[in-house]
Amino acid sequence: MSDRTPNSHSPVRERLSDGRFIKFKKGDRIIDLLSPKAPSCGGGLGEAFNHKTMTTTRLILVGGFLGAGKTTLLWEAASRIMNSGKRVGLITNDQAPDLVDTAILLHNEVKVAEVSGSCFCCNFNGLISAIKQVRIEANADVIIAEPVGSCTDLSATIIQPLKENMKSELSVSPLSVLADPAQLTDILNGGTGGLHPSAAYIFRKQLEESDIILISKSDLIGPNQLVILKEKVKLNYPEADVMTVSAITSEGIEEWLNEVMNRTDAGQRLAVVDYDIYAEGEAVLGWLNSSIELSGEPTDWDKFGRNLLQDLSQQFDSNQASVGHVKLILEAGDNYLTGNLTGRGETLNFRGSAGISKNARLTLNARVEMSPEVLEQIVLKILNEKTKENLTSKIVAMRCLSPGRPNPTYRFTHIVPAY
Ligand SMILES: Nc1nc2c(ncn2[C@@H]2O[C@H](COP(=O)(O)OP(=O)(O)O)[C@@H](O)[C@H]2O)c(=O)[nH]1
Ligand SMILES: [Mg+2]
Repeated sequence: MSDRTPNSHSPVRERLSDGRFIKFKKGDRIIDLLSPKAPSCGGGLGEAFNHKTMTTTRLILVGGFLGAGKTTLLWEAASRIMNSGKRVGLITNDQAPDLVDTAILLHNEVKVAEVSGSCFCCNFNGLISAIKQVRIEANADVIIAEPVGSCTDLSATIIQPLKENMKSELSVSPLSVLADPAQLTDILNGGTGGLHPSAAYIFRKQLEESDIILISKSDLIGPNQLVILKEKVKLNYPEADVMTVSAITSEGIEEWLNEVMNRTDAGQRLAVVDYDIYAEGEAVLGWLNSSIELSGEPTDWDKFGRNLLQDLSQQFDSNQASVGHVKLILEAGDNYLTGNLTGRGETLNFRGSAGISKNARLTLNARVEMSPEVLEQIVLKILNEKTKENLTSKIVAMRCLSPGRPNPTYRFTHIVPAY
């Protein structure tokens, strides 16, 4: 097999709010949040970078399954690096636009580019374009990028091509893969972490290809349990470094940053990935991204957001539908509430406050194991229940899809030496 398999771009179904289905090709779009005039990648890898006068930028990729804590860590890491006097840019990624992660990160003083419409590996040029923009416009010393949580084979499809082609522009850090401790424990015990078996396969492949396995949310388990879990991970993945972090207590963040800011041994192994199972693991998830304007009587948006996510959670639990991640941001002026659901009802989590006012903007993302059509019906039904008394809701965008078969732009079969 050739090292560089051309990408034939598999189509993705997308349902719009008017009920129409449209098809688009993976990699069709890059949402440019930095500048509408920024140059596109166009000319392929050779032309992707021609800014030889710039110094090398460090690129830190933070992978891991949906809900593992990637976006939270992105911001924690970015703020620490910025406090040390360096400039940081962030890159988010999703199968569709209107990403809650981007909206959350944009509330902070940091440049964010969003690659949407496809995962990084299937839209490698989109990733390069985003890197290029952040590098130029934020003059970034460090870029931290978060791939789609259901994505794997990143060592072969992203890290190796970057190492081969971007030597003079990028210092690529070891591939860090975050794992939620409860899910990780269950998967190491032979379970599926509450996921479809093919989605659990993706979770395992992410661990297998990582350079650093980063057990997240260490505040959620006791110190003894954490030691046992760490040992178990080391036994199962002896070649990876195993570290722990908590965004709540800050435990482990500096130690992890010390590794990724100084090492360049990125992508030290390739996982053998069965793309049929990988594709099924992604396709079982219904994907919904929506953006909705709400207006009416003065409303307590925190109460509204909590009730909305609680009702959605109850509905998913009663349908016995496994939740990858459901998250929302409710923005009213400068105030905002974020809500997250990463499994059953007990994982509900809210931060911030959107206060009381007449208008708010809701961005809602859901990745749930059900068809996109059913997911859309559930979201619209509950939204209607919550707004019918005294609010008007205007759906600005509502995209529902199930991800198409992953079809990477590049898929290397050898390890490119570290530089
Ligand atoms: N207890 C705890 N929760 C966390 C931590 N990091 C993230 N979370 C929560 O985990 C959920 C998913 O986080 P997010 O960063 O959006 O995950 P992503 O899908 O991997 O980007 C959110 O509810 C976060 O507040 C942590 O260190 N400790
Ligand atoms: Mg995220």
